[in-house]
Amino acid sequence: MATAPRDESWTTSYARETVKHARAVKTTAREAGQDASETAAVAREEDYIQFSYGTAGFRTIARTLHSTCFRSGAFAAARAMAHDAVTGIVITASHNPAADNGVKLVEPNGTTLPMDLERVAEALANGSDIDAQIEALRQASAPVGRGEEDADESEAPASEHRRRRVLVARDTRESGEALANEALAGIRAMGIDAVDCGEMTTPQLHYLVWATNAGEPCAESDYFARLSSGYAALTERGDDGDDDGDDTTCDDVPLVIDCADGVGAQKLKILGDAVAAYGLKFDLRNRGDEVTSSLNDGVGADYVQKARTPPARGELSSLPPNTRCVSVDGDADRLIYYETRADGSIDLFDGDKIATMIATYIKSLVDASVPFLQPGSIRVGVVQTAYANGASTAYLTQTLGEAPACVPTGVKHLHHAAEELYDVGVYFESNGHGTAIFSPKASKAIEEAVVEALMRRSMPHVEALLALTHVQRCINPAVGDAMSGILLVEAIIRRTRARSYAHVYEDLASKQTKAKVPDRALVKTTNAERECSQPAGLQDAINAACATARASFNDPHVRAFVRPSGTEDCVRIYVEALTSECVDAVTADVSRALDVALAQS
Ligand code: 16G
Ligand code: MG
Repeated sequence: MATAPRDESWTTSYARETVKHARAVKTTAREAGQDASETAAVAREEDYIQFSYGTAGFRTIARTLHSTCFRSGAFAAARAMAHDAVTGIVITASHNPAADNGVKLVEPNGTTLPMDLERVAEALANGSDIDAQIEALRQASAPVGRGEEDADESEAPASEHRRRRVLVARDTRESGEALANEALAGIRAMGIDAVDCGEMTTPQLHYLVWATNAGEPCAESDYFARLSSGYAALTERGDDGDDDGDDTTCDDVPLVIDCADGVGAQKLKILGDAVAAYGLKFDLRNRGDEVTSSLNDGVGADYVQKARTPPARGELSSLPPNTRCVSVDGDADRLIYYETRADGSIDLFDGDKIATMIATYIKSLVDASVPFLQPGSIRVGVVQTAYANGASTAYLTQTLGEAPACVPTGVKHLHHAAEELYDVGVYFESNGHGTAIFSPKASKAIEEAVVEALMRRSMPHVEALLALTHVQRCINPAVGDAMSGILLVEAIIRRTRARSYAHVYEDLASKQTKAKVPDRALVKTTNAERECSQPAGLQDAINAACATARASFNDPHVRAFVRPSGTEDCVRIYVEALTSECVDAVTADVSRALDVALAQS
């Protein structure tokens, strides 16, 4: 039977609106006092830049992103058409400087763009003529998971909550509003409804897209209600603050949160108000409302994790010893915990340790639920990257009975592996990006086991199974989320009565350095970035440097790798060992070996 041709009326509309939009950009720039040559210079700059959909989206200097945001809007609209559902865009450059900005695209299930579409998004962003752009949009809008006949636009529309539209959010960057407007215009150019969600964290927007398509309550307040009620249930609190135990380790001592002067501040205020009734208080620092505020600059998760010092602002260095603190990044999709020490230093509780805590806690609940959960029926596993501290890998291998999986850097790789490999997949990068994902099969088994255990009145099992249910509610089901991560860590600390998790194992000394090289594309990696396949000879030289250090420092733990950055023009060198002297020596050797190998290639 012949199928109806796809309705491509959007092509005319996109072409027309693109021209209008370019004109409007010039007018706005003129009105803003930019002279014509300046506008033309930026336009030329945009033409000249090759935009690449890096590890987590487009990102560069904000002033060059106007056409990319417009086109990304069109791209998200095309994805909404492909799925006949709701998609999203976040305008953010995450932990990067305030002058940068970027685009993260969100698929209908709340996850990131499938990797095979990244090249299509790039073709659109870089397409020099309208035909090339339309071709990319045509590919992005190809119907997904529906029969050919469904491509007929006259078909009855999807149910109301899935009605095609694109949600747009942005972080607090000055350039955000104008760039979000570009994205909104790009969406409308495709004839698709655009919803301006204003300032939000990246994970919130992912959540709203997921919830809308899933037919779940999908106002911003529903996000806060879900997470805070999950926390309340997990800590067994009524909203009068009563609990079932005598734990006084946490209450009354507010959790100090460094908000990186970013969008997390306003959202953590709302979350803090919601959980205060359950005995969890936040003390928010670096909220972005001071004259000295400066997004991600000496503050936030990235700074703290790399510098291993308290944030430079917000008076965190003068806190009493043993104060538990957490830093989030500029779009609040990652978190790093730490405890203050008397000498002003900090004990980091990074993504590796957070993963360890969450995975061992969930595993203990699963084990405590046997026989209502069949032994071995829910496999709890961890996914890490090459950056995971070797001590965490060894600890997890021992406690979970199997080695964590290792994948290339970037949430998309970790998320995918966690879904593929485990029933409950916990993934975290050392830098604090991560979450736990429950497979539908695991959720269903837990739900059924609760009923069974209740019928048998087996209360210890009921308790463990209910905790597994509540953990899921505490977690943003779409992506890793600093806000939900904080609630989960705090709830686990309260439930396990733990005073400190910072020392479940001692980290090996490690260092990450950046090497400026003429062309980072010459460095290619394999084995989840743990080995270099190019340039020739480099891996042998790294092996030799590690072998020498193992012998001379009598240290079997020495490990090193290099990888090209996916977000910056540099190659990253990572080294770990028992002592920092050894780390420094190996870093110097590897850095020299990199220069030599690149010079010869
Ligand atoms: C992006 C990634 C982050 C990764 C980092 C690596 C997401 C949401 N973000 O920020 O996970 O650690 O890139 O950067 O995936 P690099 O390639 O420059 O080292
Ligand atoms: Mg981020």
